[in-house]
Amino acid sequence: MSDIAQLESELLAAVSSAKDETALEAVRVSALGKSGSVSALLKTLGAMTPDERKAKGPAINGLKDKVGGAIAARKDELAAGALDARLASETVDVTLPVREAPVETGRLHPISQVIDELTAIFADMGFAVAEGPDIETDDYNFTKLNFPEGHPAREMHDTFYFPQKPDGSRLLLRTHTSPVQVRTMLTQKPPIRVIIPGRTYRSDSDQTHTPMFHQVEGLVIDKSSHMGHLKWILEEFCKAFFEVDQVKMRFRPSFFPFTEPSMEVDIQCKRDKGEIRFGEGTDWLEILGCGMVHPNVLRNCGLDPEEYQGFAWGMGIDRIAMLKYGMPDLRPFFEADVRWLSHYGFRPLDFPTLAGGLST
Ligand code: 2NL
Repeated sequence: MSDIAQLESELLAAVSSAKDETALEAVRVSALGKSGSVSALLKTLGAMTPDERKAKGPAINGLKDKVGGAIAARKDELAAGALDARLASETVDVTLPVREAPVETGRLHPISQVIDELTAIFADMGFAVAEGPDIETDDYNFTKLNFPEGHPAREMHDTFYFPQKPDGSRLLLRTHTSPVQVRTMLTQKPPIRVIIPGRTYRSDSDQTHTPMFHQVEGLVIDKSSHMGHLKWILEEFCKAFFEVDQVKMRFRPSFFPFTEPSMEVDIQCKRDKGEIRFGEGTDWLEILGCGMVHPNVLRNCGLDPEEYQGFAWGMGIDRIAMLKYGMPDLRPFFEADVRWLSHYGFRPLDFPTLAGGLST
């Protein structure tokens, strides 16, 4: 076999065994590139006599054409193969069901739901929602609320304090939402009707306490609001929130530094095999604390107690959420487990309204 025939069979074998376009390009460069084997043969033509060129020229040019043609054909073959593989791997099964939209699968946390429900109920009674910072001063969290310096009630709050500043003061995580009421009284002229839902913090952690929990407080200040109004508001709230036509309530004397008189409120319920129902039965369950705003608090917040009076109340949101929706354990509230959330959570577009229903 001649050298040319030998080179041709080698190159054609290399072309047909090239597994991808990169390998094929390497073969092309080795044959037809600047210093390729076929290019080297082509260069020899220039140094030949016309007779020699006549004899060898057609064979060498034929080799170049044959190898070039084989490379082009192999290139088409590889491209078609690559396309087939891609089409096979990227198949879309158009018969599969479409994935549900986030608005169908996402869920609102029960606390968000209960805050929306509370807001709808109190907004209907003319209350606005007020908000304030989680980080507070000792003055707004305690002093203005008539907790005397060194009073045991301060210790009872298990406060999270920030490091002391050079001037001796220290910030804290609010232990109740009351500082927002202080801010409201300091900046707004009565009549005041606000509710404050929000996060609160106490250094306390066991089966029924978490270091962060949620509270809603309410405040009414004007010239003539009294305990009769307070009782009516709380009764209307309980009926609307627990979605019952009537509910008995029991007001027991209590103590808070910021109210005088102070009361704790129980609502009628029926405990049955671990279940709890409201508006019936002979059992009682404590749900909130309330009272007439203490004259010292009014004075501390720039209001003359000879001119203004009012009432306030506070309750735990986590607790009333557990009661209403039959959730036995507080801890999963703060574990961000999507399985719990998909069971106890609420559909985001079912926004609670008094007309359309709070929870259905
Ligand atoms: C409870 C009791 C209560 C208040 C909160 C309040 C706020 C101001 C003035 C007077 Cl600025 N009172 N808030 C009043 C009575 C009770 O909460 O047991 N909460 C879970």
